[in-house]
Amino acid sequence: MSDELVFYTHPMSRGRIARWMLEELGQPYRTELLGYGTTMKAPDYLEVNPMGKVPAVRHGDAVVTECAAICAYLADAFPGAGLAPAPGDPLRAPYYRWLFFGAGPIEAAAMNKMLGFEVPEERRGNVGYGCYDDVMSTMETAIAGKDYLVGDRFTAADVYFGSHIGWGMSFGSVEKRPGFEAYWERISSRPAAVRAREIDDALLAEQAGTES
Ligand SMILES: N[C@@H](CCC(=O)N[C@@H](CS)C(=O)NCC(=O)O)C(=O)O
Repeated sequence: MSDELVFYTHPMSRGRIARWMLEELGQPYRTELLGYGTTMKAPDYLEVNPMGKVPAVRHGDAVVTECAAICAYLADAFPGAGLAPAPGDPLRAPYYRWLFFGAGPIEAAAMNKMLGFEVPEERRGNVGYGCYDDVMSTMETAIAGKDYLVGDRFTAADVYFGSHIGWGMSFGSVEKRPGFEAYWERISSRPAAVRAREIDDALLAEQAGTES
């Protein structure tokens, strides 16, 4: 079985999170660029992700979609990169906790904020994220007084949770709190994060050039 890593993405998408993760690994991968509403919804790609959304990663015969799952999968598939606590390590608990908190409560709260939807007070008990303010405060507490989310090492949870903070602050869906800004500054200046941004920015510029 080939264990080639194939990365399906668009340079202006959540694929930027997965690319950062791939760059952290330092493993070779091949990028397949897809277009919104075109190749992303074509039968070939719907076999990879029936949602017709990016990102997705194929590793040999294994296909993984969903940014948080991609980060978790890659960290486990390439343990040499040291991006996840090993199975059995108690730090696996906060690691899972913050990855899933990102994919569930943060994603939903930030998106609803962008759409202008507020959970009615009497429905907070039914809604998984409760309310926006509680999610922001929980995020702030998770990184307070620490360099990274889990123990004292950067992990895939920082790639994912941190991307919500960075992108959220730039889109206005996550409040600019000093703790968020300091954390984002720290993790987004990592060489792999810078490299990932440069690659996607160059691809975007190329696309703009071919459209004009
Ligand atoms: N839950 C998915 C969301 C993926 C997603 O919504 N991707 C957007 C780009 S950021 C997309 O592919 N949109 C194209 C479409 O829905 O047609 C994840 O976390 O990976």
